[in-house]
Amino acid sequence: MNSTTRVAREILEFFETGGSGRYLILGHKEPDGDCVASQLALSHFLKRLGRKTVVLSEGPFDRPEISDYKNQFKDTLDKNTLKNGDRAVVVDCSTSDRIGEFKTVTEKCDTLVIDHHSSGREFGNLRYIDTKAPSVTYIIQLIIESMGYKPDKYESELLLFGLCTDTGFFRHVEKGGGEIMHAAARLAENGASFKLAYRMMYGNRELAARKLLGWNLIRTESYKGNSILVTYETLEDREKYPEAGRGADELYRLLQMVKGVEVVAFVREETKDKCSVGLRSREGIDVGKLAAQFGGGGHRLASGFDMPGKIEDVKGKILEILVKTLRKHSL
Ligand SMILES: [Mn+2]
Repeated sequence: MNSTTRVAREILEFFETGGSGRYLILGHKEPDGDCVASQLALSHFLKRLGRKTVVLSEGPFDRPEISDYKNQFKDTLDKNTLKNGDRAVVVDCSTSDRIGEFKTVTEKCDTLVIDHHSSGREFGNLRYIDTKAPSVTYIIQLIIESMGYKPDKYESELLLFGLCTDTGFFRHVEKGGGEIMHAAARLAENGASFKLAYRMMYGNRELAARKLLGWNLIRTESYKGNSILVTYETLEDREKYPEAGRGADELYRLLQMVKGVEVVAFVREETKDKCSVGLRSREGIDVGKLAAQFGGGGHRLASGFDMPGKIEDVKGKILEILVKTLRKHSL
């Protein structure tokens, strides 16, 4: 089937029937490349069609690869200014809580949710959820193409950036990912550059981030013959390397290539009595499900959640959970 013919009619109508209202385009707090690119590309496309759009995000834009986009987002919206005919589009959010303070917008407008997460709680009155989609930008591209348009150069650059972000520059594309590569090729034909996308994703890094990465690697603890790798970062580390930012993608990338690894856990001390936990799975273990049990979210192979407790205790608990999950899995 041609990828440009499979977007549901009602989704296309949501964008085709313009009306007088605005499209309020929302994503998740602590946005990533996929979220930012989806919001901006969709907004740019709708503006080309003559629609009014507002792109909203409460931030923070901490990740180095998206910091340059910060000023293209509004971080306030007077609730009283919501007009008749305004509608909301929410991208890359598996629950409405992920939106943060702008969640209230979705309670007052017609809301379309576009997402690719495997776990979550339904919201919005129109939903386009494709858990097989590699990124939300991929879905946005299909919508634009299904409406009979080509993403322009600016939109293509954004869409490629989002696709690269969520696929780890294509290294997570599974067998049978031909359609994904075709979609990327179309973006390249529209003027996007793989070289630029790579630099946007991995360039512009602080030396401090490299040094901190060194510590993260040295501290990695190995269990069950490397099948579980656990590492951590403390508040003190971030005081020592304040410019390091929060990108852990490279840490995961390096640890996920260790011989025998099944799952990687990265525990971060957020406050003296709360940690965040990031999980990456090679294949077998569904860490999205695991995270959901703790009120977090994510995908089958990548997820995260918060856990109260001191870092030593959280590390111990996580290890216990992973050992148990791994045992169940190998039975
Ligand atoms: Mn995404």
